[in-house]
Amino acid sequence: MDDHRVKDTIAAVATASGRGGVGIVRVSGPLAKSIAHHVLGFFPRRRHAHYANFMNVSGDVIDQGIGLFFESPHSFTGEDVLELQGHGGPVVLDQLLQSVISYGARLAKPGEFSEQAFLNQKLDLTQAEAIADLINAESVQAARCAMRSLQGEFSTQIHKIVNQLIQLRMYVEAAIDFPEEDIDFLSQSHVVHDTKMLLGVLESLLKNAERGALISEGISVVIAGAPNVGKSSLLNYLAGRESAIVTDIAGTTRDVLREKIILDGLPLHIVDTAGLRDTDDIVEKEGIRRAKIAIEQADLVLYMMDVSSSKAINTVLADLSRIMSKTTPSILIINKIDLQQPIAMESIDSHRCIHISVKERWGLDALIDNIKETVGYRTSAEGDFIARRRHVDALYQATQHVEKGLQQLAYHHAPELFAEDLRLAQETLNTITGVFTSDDLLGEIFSSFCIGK
Ligand SMILES: Nc1nc2c(ncn2[C@@H]2O[C@H](COP(=O)(O)OP(=O)(O)O)[C@@H](O)[C@H]2O)c(=O)[nH]1
Ligand SMILES: [Mg+2]
Repeated sequence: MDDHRVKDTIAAVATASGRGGVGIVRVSGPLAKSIAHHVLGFFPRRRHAHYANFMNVSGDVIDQGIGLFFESPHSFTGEDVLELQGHGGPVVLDQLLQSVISYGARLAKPGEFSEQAFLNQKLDLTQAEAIADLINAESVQAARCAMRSLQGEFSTQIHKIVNQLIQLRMYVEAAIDFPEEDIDFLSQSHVVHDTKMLLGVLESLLKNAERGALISEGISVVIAGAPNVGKSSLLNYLAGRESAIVTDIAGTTRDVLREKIILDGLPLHIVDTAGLRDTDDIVEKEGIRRAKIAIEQADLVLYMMDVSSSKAINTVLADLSRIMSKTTPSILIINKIDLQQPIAMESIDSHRCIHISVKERWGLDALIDNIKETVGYRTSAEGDFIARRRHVDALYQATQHVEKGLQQLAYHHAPELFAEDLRLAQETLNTITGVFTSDDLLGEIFSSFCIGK
């Protein structure tokens, strides 16, 4: 793919910085073998663990450990790879890295080993991304899902759909090339049926990818409402620590506070906000302005009120819809039910209203279940894989193309436009696995990796 470029030999410390039992310097590229010869003093056998001294340019022994050599193409990157497993101290590893560099390697950029593996078709793009997601996993669920993507579960499904698209396109293009056929030939054939089936598969894959993206990226949950209803108390409960100051003085929270928690594998970026009310206090005003911005950007709004509030529910709901985009899901939380019996509320959908007492810890499990349900999260099931926003976007666009194509065929009898929409769908899906991805996007993806990976 990249043959015209003279290949560099790249090197980095592959283990985390700090002290550890073992530290690894990884080298990949055409010079790996000669570097091995310089550092170890001999040419290592491929895939053989050599216990040896590691030397610098002056011939000093800087460490001792295991040298491993993987010959191209049978390595992670597909290039010649040398791994030097020494002791995990920052100074030792830095000396080893300097030694490797003095023999002609250069420092690897973040993600460059994985990028090389991708360019040599050792991995596709979703698999390369899954490596980063596995390393960054913050829950067992995320790690498990990342592993499934790494093993190719996601890519396999994309490939299947792309192959079906190719079949359909071949059929349609062939039909277009034989204009003596009846124009309705295509719309009456199995093509419409097959395309609808394909659309179904695509839509269910989109749902899975949305769940996968939830697991890797989580959602932003904003707690909003009037002052003193217990917003900060709820944040503290969810965070499991006294993150926000709680007092009975209205207007205590004047800033936007953020906490990240993992709820059964679902990362929640929880935002506590200043209570919404009219005020002349400049600081509080600014807090309210920021609260409103947070609400606009939220994936889910928890709108809290006090059970003893004199405000009618309808007024509260009207307030809520004024500050929130209509499509953002929300849950109305009525707090402090330890103080008085909650009022019956026929007017609101019971799924979206929940009664709690943060003080007495009542209703909080139900609230958590409600949050998971509202965002469509279920504890990772068999077959779930990790995904990212960009995968979800691409899958969504692909469904749009296929849908539009179907209409072109069924209603407008325009097989050429149908064929074009199928082509666009295929191209979009190819960006997911990296068959067809711009260099800019590749740079963006790999630069978010850690160094040495
Ligand atoms: N009785 C009762 N008091 C609560 C409950 N939750 C919070 N509070 C109290 O209500 C006051 C305001 O709480 P806070 O979390 O600061 O509310 P915020 O202004 O919405 O952030 C504090 O005195 C809390 O101790 C609850 O469930 N029951
Ligand atoms: Mg508060």
